[in-house]
This record gives sequence, structure tokens and C-alpha cells, in this order.
Amino acid sequence: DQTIYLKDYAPSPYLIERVELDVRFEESETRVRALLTILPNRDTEPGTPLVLDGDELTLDTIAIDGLPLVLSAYAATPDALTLMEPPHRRFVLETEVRLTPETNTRLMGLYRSNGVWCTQCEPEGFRRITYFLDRPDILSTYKVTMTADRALAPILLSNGNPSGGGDAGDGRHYAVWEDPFPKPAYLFALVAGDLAAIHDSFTTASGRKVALAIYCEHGKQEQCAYAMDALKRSMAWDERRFGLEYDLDVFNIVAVSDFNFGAMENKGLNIFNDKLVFARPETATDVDYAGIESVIAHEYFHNWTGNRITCRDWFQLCLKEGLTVYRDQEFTMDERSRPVARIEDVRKLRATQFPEDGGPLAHPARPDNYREINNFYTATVYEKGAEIVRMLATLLGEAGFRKGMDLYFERHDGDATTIEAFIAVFAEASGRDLSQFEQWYLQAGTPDLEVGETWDEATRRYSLSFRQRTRPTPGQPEKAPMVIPVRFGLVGPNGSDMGWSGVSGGRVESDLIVLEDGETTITFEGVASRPVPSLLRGFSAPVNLTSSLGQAEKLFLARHDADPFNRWQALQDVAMKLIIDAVDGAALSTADADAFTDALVETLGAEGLDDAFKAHALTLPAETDIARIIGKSVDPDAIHAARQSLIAAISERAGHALGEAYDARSADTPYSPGAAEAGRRALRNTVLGLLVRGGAPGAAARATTQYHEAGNMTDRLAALSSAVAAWTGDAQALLEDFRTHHTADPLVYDKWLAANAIAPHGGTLERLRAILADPDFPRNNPNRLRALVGSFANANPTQFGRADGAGFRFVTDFVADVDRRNPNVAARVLTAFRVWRTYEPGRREAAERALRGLAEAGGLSRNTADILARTLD
Ligand code: BAL
Ligand code: ZN
Repeated sequence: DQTIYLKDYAPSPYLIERVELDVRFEESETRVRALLTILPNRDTEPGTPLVLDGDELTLDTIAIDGLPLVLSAYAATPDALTLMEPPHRRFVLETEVRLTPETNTRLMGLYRSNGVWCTQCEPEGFRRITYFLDRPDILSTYKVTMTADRALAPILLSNGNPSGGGDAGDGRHYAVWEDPFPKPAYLFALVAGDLAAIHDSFTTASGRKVALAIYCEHGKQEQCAYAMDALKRSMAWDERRFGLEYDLDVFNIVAVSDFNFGAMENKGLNIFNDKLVFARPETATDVDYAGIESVIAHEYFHNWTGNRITCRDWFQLCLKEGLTVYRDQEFTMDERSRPVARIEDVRKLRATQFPEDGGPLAHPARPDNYREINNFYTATVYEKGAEIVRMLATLLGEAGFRKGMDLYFERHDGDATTIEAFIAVFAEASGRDLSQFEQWYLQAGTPDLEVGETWDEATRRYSLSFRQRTRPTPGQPEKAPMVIPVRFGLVGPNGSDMGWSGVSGGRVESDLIVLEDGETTITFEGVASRPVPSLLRGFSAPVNLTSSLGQAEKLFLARHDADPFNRWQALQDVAMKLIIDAVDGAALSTADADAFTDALVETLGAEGLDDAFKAHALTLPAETDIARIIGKSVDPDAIHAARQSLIAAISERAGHALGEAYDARSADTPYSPGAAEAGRRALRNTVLGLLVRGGAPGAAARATTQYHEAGNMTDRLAALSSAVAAWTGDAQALLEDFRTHHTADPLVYDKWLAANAIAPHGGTLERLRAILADPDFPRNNPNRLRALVGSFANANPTQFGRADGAGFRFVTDFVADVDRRNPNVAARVLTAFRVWRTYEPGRREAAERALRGLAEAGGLSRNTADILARTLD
């Protein structure tokens, strides 16, 4: 068992103060010479061996302070370099290794993507480049010299600032980069290749001019303009909102086409998956533009939350990721619509994190053990981590939160630190005891929060009773009560919030109830009339709320709640109940269908709500979300049919209003990616989807027309998706047309792959098999693989969950194959099975058979074996 435990953390016996790397690129191999200035740590005994990490390395030469080592002084394997008895003083270790980036299909360490040398070091890729103490608490300054053929790699980039370069003879050249900020090895990066670029600059609040560049393959420069704009807005926002300025003379971004992550925050040299850089209206959708904006911001924000202050060990990953996601979410909210951004973040949380937290892969936001750290870049660490920071901001208020953040930077700049240290600065700055709050980082599982109410007409007394419970998760059978901030209002008969004259039974701070116990009853005195409670406004805590409110009260909130998030939530709740009742065999009543449709139509026509909000209001809960709420004996076909019949009922009743809304938003204005225009398109396309899936007369033809006439990818793809989702008579032809006319760009090819993959249609699997069997299919590119099989497994519940088990086998066969080349991609796709125990018995057995087959075949990577073992546990 190779489990690593948080409790075993100990400081490294040696430190590495300075790293000088000399990297020489050749066509078929790369030589890396490293000069490491090493010194023993404070309490290290003389004679303590020094063990440097390696991964598939071959040592060519080794010396200390210029003197070659005798064989007995060290041991070198591909995984480690051990110095038996290093000097008990500062010394320089010199090593040289040879790498073959051309054959590195894992995309960790140094590899080549489209001929460009690039790196990915987080979490443990640097050890694939040179022997090193590859742990985030080893902070070093770096000087990097790169030499390459001038024609093959005219661009040579690394972290920090450029500090020299020139001719190296024989058609070769070199460049030197120095990074003055001590950093962990996971933030190291280099790029060498023949790249084009766009350039710009940003002047910081204190007047320093920073040179900005985005590098990409030739011909793609114009597609980087939106990313550059997002970068400049991010830099300005971090100054405004958190007082954080950029600290180097240059900030470079490089777009590469083969990348495991979305992007990587290497100091001064962010490397991006190209799908999160390239955008133009003909190839990128509004969702792509928004994704680019948020990830550009996210990686930039890491410069302070992650790079200047980093993690002591990988258990603390949430320290940088949860906080940085919170920061990028806030950026999006400030740049776009706050309630719409909140709805989108919560939808993502429920689609990705809640199922994780409720299944076999559940883990605390700060785990206390792992077998493979690559498997902990999860929705829990990222999205729940952001929710935890958001709750902290809710509890402390904006000014209190900012005070804590300021103290965090003041106290910990330059540190590799912990979640405890993060919480401690907020406790100190606010004078509050946050020890119970810290449980959010330590305890896995989504709390269930049940609420009941009582109203005493005679005394005008209104009570809310809360009961919280967190179900057991792997390794945590018992759960403690959590601090749950519940933002709320008591909505009166006219739709406005009512006041009260007194409150007892718990902590209430203006519009915030703070729950701390397993059970709490709060009584409000002097309430004018029986209220409808609006609870968890803005989704103030990541919990599953169930209340005793009936459908009529929910529809009242949908119309009147002062909190737009809860207006949306109320509609979701009503739809969820109607669909689940239908799954349970209760036919949709005319009265229910009318009442729900009326509320939707009213929302559609409401003044003061933006189109993006209305688009979300008109989107029914996803089938996977319905399955999660049902929780057991799940039959994806029954859920699909029930959801489908509600769509049909809406489309039948509201066809006219929907058609008018569609036409009213059909003006052919030039494309702009701004929030208002994107919202208009989102609403129009949501309406189209309802009409097409609802079988409204003429709707299928309308989708076909929109597909052909679309002036941008957002509208074209939406039309295609509606046709495919409903499998209209034209669906097959439209898929063919898209393949023929729009897939020369690999990022658009991904859209075609995903459109095929998510078709809820019996022929889907066969089509996917044919696509994968094509010898030209790019089977090493993570984006292509995820678009095809990731989309299928995560976003096509009826076909992945086919009763005959063929969908499950398709995915496990794929995982077995891809795992040999890229364990990260394979392990990630396999996580789709986290729901397997929630299926009805037939599907459950089929899924288990597929998983056990994968286990029995053996030979899996540590990444995939870990996910598989936990999934089956
Ligand atoms: N640190 C890995 C990519 C990201 O979260 O920014
Ligand atoms: Zn991040």
C-alpha cells in the first residue's frame, strides 16, 4: 500500500536554495543539466541521506561542487537519486539526465505538442525532468538556460524575466530566464518552439509596465484577442478588489493543443489548453468565451493565491484551488451578472461535486490521505473549496473577509502554508472562533438540511426548525454538525420581505441565520402575517435543503422572491417534484402542468430579469441531477421519459409565448461575446430546445433553418444540439453536414464529437465505436478523448446507463486502452462510475461487471487503479 498520510508530514531534511538548469533541445532527445544549491535543514543530523525524486530518469553524470562522485556515494534508479552521505553544509549538486519528450504521452514533465516542447509539472512532473526534492515546500530561485535550433525553436520561454540570450553556433541559439521569486518545482515551466504571438502591455497601479504576450501556433493570433482582453481585465480587477499587483516584468501565456488540465499557473508563464485561449465567433460558443475569461482570470489570480503563497504539501491543495476558484467566480460576477453567475456556479457544483460527495469517491476538501495526488484535482477541492471560502466571506461580511485576506498576504507571503494558517488569519482579523467552521475542510459529504415551520396566528409567532445531518462517507462514519450560514427572508403576502420584532433560539445576524447545532429552532416574534420563507438565498451554503413548502408556495417564491437565485431555485424545485412524481408513476396533472407553465411564461415576460437569467429559469433540472435526488434504484430511461413529458407539456401549453420570445430575439446583429448578447442567444436557444424537444409543430424545421443560417457557432451548435437531443428527422444529416463543413478546426471537431456522444439515441454507441475505430482518430489528444468518451460517460445518462451494460463496457474498454498512454485522462473518465451503486439492480450488476472486468485484466496505472479500487470499495 502506497498511501501517503497527512499525519506523516515532516519538513524536508534538505533544502534547495537555488536551481540552475541548462536545457539543450535536440530533435530526438533533450539534455538537462542541473546545478542545485542544497543545504541541510535546521535539525538535520550529519550523515542523513538525501533522496531526490525521479520518474523515468536516466542519470548520465553526477558531481558535487565540481567533483565527480564515486559510485559508492550514490544510488540512481529511474525513481530516485540517493546521496548516501551528503556534505553537512551548503553544496552544489550537478546532475545530467537525458529525456525523450517525443515519446512522453502522459503529458507530465517535458513533452512535445505539435512539435512544441512544453512542460506540465504540477503536481509531480518536475521529477520527470531532473532529480529533485519534488514537494511544494521546497522553494528555490531559478535560472534557466535553454539552447535549441533557431529554426525549430525561435521562441524559448521560461519563468520569471528574460535575462539574456544570443547565438550558440551551428544554427542554434540560447535564452536565459531568471525568476527572482522562490517557488516550488511544480510551478516550473519552459516552452520551446516555433510560435506566433500577440503582444500587449499592462501598467500596474504603482506604475510598472508589464509586457504581456500570448503565444500560439502560427495563424491563430487573432483568436487570442479575447484571452488578452480577459487577462488585462483580470489584472485590473485583482488590484481593485484585493489590492494585488503583478510582480514580474513580463507575463506570458502559451496555448498548446495537448494538455491534461485546462491550464497551469506556472510563475510568469501560464501554459493553457488551447481550447481555453482560442475564440472567434465562427468556432467558439458563448460558453467557450465565458470559460476562457474565467480560466484566464483563475490562472492569473494564482500568482498570489498559489504562487506567492503556496501549499506546504498536496493535502493543502484546496488552499490555493478553492480560494482561487472563489476569486475567479467573484471576477465573473463583477464582470457579468451576479445572480446568473451564481446559478451557473451552483449548477456546476450540483452536477460535479454533489455526486462526488455522495458516492464512493467522496473525500474532504482537505483530504488526510491519498494514493495518487493526481486524483485529487476534484470538484470537491475546487468547487466545494470555493463554496467554503464563500461561506467564510458570508459569515465575516465583505469588509471582514478583506481584512482577513490582507492579513493572509501580510503574514504568509513567500510561505508554503496550510489550511489551518488560512483559517487562523480570518479568526485573528475578525476576533471570531472559527474552529467549528474548519470542519468544512475536514469532513466529507453534503449536509442534508431539513426545515420545518410553525405559525401561531394568535401570537404572530413564526418558527423555523432546522435539522442537519451528513451521511457517512468513506473513512468517516460519524459526522459532526457544521456551521451553516442560511441567508433568508420572510416573504409576505405582497411578495416583499417582512420584518420581525424579536428573535430567539439561535444566531440571527440581520438576513443571516447561522446554524451550529444538529437541531435548531428559531422563533421570530411580531411577524405581520404568515410568511413564505425564502431560505438559503444565493445558495449561501453547499447543502441539500428540503423544506415543507408546497408547490404553490414555491411558485409564489418563483414570482416574488427578492432573491433572483431563489426564484430560479423555486422553479427548479417545482419541476424536480413533477418529474420525480412522474418517474414514480404519477401522471402529470393538467392543473400542475398549467401552474408550472404559467410561472415559466410569466418569468419569460417579466421585466427586470435579464435574458440569461430567463434562460436558466426555462432550463429543467438535468437528468443526472434528477437521478442524484432520486438517489436509489435509478432507471435513466424512466427519468428521461418523465423529463421529456414535462417538456412536451410546457411546449404544448406555452408554444405561442415561446415562439414569440424566439422571434423577438432573432435580430441578426453582429456577434459580440458580451453578457447581454450572450444572454439573448442563450434564451433564444433554450426556447428552441424546449420547442424542438417538446415536438412543437414546425420546431424541428426551425432548428434545421437556424443551423444553416447561423452566423456564429453558438447558434449553429445550439440548433444542432436541439436536433440531436430530439433526434429529429434531420439530426443525422445535420451531424454529417457539421462534420463536412465545420470540423477542420480541431476545437470544432470536439464539438462534433460531443454532439455525437450525448445523443440520447439507441444508435449512439455504434456511432462512437465507428469514430474511435477510425485509424485517423487522434487517440493521444486529451481534448478529443474527453469530448468523445468523457461527454458520453458524464452527459448521456440513458446511453452510458444502457440496460444491456454496453455503455459501461464501452467506457471500461476505453479506460483500459487509454490508461497505457495517459493515466490522467483514463482515471478521470473512470470517475463517471461513481454513481454505479445508485442504479436499479440490473444496471448496477452490469456496471459492477464492467468494473470488475477492468480490475481483473490488471496492468492499470496507479491513477486508474486507485479510482477503480475506491469506486468498487
Ligand atoms: N493548478 C492546476 C490548474 C489550475 O487549477 O489552475
Ligand atoms: Zn487552479
